Amino acid sequence: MTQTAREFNFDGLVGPSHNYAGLSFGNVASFNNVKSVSNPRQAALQGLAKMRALAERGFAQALLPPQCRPNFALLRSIGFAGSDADVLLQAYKQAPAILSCAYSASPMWTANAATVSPSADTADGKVHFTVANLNSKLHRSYEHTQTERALRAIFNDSRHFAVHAALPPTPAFGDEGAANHGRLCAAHGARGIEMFVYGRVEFDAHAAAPKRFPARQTLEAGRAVARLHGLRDGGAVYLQQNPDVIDLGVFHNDVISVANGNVLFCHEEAFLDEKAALASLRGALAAIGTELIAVRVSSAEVSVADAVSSYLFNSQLLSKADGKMALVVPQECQENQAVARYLQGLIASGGPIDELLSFDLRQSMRNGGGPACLRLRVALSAEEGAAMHQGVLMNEQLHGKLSAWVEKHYRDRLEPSDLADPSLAVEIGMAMEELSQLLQLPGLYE
Ligand code: SUG
Repeated sequence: MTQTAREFNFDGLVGPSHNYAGLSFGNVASFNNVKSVSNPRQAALQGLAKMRALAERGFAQALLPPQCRPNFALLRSIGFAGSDADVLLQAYKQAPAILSCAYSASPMWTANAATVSPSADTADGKVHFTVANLNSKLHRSYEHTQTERALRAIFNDSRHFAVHAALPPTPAFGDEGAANHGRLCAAHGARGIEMFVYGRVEFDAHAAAPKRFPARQTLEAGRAVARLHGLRDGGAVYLQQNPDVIDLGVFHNDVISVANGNVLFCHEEAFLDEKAALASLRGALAAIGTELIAVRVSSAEVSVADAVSSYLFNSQLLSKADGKMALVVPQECQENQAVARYLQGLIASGGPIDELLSFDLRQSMRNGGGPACLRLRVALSAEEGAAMHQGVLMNEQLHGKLSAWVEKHYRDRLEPSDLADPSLAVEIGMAMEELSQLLQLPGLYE
């Protein structure tokens, strides 16, 4: 890959069944907003507004489509039978939480769709994707089938792309995709160091682990992905997340750190052993001729609790043409005094980050999904960018078509009892059929 590669952000288009079901134990926002009324239309439009604004600014922006819901196969596999309407009603009466799982719009958080290694890092010079198995939560554990189909359809050129199926769906290989993965490099097209962050180790009974909330990502999963992608010796660094912050609601590493270029923006409590973590990143980067810039935030400046409630680190760090970086934050950061004060200082510091872009993503945020959760980063050379499916590239025209599609098909109110309404499932099916035509991806939902 050449130095001129660009980073494409593939945002998840929020699906029409977006709702608050409290399905993610360990994710504080999801738990706190259980059973509140959601607004799928607003959620999708908020996401589209972010995509449009970043595309307008000249950042390479694309999208991953939502998945079809509800998952009738899941409901039938656990004993609900009869017509679709019968299945929904029985599930609502007997197992409402499982019905919510079958209806979840969680694929919107595409940072969890896959782990991606750009061609500059891989032995065969292809861009590699490993679909995440997401096996720690029922509602996310079946996303991988449709995710794999969508990635194969979009990156459908074996000269440039290799898409790997999800790792075996067992706790030893708990894999949450790019949310626990970062890449440090001199430029998107240059060889980089890939950082695999894990919360626990399956085959080491003595390894540290959280006590209150689950650790979703294992070391074994990170190593498997690095092998599948053919990362070069020294090209991967494995770091353990601090179990204490997992217990405070940092269910993915992207809630406490974000990397871009040679910059790591992180909280001082992010890693189990911060000093050793930074030293290993520094060493690995030095070996490829690059210097690490760590922008560390101390607990005195921003507590972990404030980082979790504001999602300061669930920000997108984007390289600008002038060599500086913009930080894309949720508006909750401006509403938290300590965080807003910290950000003011950061922008004025003369460091690598000199601009803030703030977005209203409240609908997603209430389920624990900030700007960084909503996007999957894929660095592509010009040739690779031209080889991928072009129908998912965000521009003014696609934004207009998708907004009209959302206005036509999405409800502005969903509450738990609506999931029993058979007409919701029919509406979603029709919307998805139209979407696959709009994105020129026939067969996406077969
Ligand atoms: O997996 N929330 C998601 C949020 C994912 C955020 N992603 C990243 N940090 N990259 C999760 O916990 C909540 C669904 C509900 O409760 O209805 C949910 O799945």
